[in-house]
Amino acid sequence: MTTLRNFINGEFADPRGGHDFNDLCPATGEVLARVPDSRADDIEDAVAAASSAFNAWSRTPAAERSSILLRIADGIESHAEELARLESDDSGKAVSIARTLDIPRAVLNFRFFATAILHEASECHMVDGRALNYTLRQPVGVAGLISPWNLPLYLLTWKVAPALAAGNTVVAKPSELTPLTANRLAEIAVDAGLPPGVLNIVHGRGEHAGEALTCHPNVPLISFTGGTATGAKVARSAAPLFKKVSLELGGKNPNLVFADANLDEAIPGSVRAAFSNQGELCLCGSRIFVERSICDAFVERFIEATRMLVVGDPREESTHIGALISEPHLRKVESYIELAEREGGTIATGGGHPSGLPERVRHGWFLEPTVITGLAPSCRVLQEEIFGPVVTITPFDDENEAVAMANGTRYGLSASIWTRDLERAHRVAAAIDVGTVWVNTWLLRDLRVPFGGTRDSGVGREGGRYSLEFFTESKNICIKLNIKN
Ligand code: TXE
Repeated sequence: MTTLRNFINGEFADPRGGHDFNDLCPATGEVLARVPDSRADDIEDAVAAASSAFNAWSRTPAAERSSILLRIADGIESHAEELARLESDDSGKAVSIARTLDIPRAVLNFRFFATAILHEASECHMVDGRALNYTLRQPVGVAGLISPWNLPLYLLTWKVAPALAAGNTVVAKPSELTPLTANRLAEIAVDAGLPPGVLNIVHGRGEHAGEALTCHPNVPLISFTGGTATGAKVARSAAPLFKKVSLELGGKNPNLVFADANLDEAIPGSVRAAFSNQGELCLCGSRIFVERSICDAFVERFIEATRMLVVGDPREESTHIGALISEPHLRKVESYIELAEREGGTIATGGGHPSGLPERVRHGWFLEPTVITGLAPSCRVLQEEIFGPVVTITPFDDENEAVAMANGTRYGLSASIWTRDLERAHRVAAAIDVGTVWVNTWLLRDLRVPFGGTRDSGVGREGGRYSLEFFTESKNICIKLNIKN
């Protein structure tokens, strides 16, 4: 068993209060590590270190910052297999997902922003020969970054890389449920030559370490990914201090399948959207709406494909669906299956603890992929984020009804549309109130595009230049000219 320590000012340190808690393995229930239960005084130390490091780091030439960040990317890549195994043990996800999605994306996050800053240009506005305005983009200061457990290193680096690239220093608080890869990132950053204090990692619970970070007066910026209710708390702490805030929150994403769709793509695509990462992705397509004329056939084939998914030991290469993150989370997801039955739905497949699990993981927090039919769009099961391997399938009669159903929740993160009618694809994509629409695909990501949600799915956009804008303040500089011609 490992004992984790915080990473402050380039060194590993125990929390001042000496408290810690267990980090559990979702597949086995065993204790993987003791994790610092940090409090406000540890956050204070980290913010002090980040504040002292800011002056030098923000003045470090972009090319030099870029080289260090590229070395971090190389360091993650050269430890990819070890990190994938660590991530899988810590979060319950299948090692194949960690290996193909999480860790490569962490590498890419660093490479992308390390090179993006070499191509920065800023705006210039001339005033009829009388003045020249140019926009100077400057780092904000100490960035407070709070990340969740479903994509631990992927989402931590999605924030750390642009924050550091833009010249900020960082205090990051990873999820208390998945702290392991964050500490490896700290070690890799040291090896890459990142100066002390530029990246600080403080472990702990949201209500202690997390809240202390969001309330700290010397942290002018907060980037948060997590649940909607927590996002509201973060916004309440940050608002009186007028912090820059970006909130990436939950989703209840619609997946619309029209009768003219190519079902050979729409069915595997919808299954992937439903159950990838145990359905623990904010982008999962958990509300499936299918045009009535093909709905029965779709349900039959969807269930057949769902039953092919292997729920098993996350360490096994053949496993598609691993364990859910924690026992309380498993109970929460199961409670929605019970609710579905009370609301009059039919559990068309799944719904229980998988049988025949290998001995090593027999007591882990597993759930069969579950398909629910027969529920109206207004039911709680279709309104609230479940964040597990549970989807509903509901028929619709026409395009207007499909759009109304898609827009019929408080969430607005993403949507998928499956159709061969190009005009309809554009029309429906424009009518759905979300931050990202995929047409005939799901989770095809490009780091240059704006990413974020509307309504209960969050505020702000990150990705590409949107991240670099968020992690900088723009200042207008107006110079009087006397050009007469
Ligand atoms: O996440 P939390 P939880 C959704 C999903 C899930 C629900 C709750 O529906 O069931 O959220 O998950 C830190 N001040 N998503 O409770 O609490 C916390 O320590 C500052 C969607 O596990 O939102 C962790 O680092 N920080 C999602 C981070 O916030 C606080 C991913 C996220 O934890 C805090 C995860 C506070 N008061 C869950 N309280 C997505 N959008 O991908 C907690 N934290």
